[in-house]
Amino acid sequence: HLNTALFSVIGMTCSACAGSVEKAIKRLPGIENAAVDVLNNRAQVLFHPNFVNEETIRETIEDVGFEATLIE
Ligand code: 9UX
Repeated sequence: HLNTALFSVIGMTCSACAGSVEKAIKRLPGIENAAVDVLNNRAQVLFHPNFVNEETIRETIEDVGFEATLIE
């Protein structure tokens, strides 16, 4: 099955920032889709919970250089 996770992502200042976050998330196993919204500081992720979890996704966003918090 699929889960959704919504993150607050702080520090993105341009659309290339959002693109790099999106690419990094999509490189993880078990990611079905990732949509990063630079204007609203949000990342919406659709994932297979047997392969990846919210904390791994959150840490991946932080590794790119932004502050990520799970909202829901
Ligand atoms: Mo350009 Mo967005 O360095 O950080 S990708 S502002």
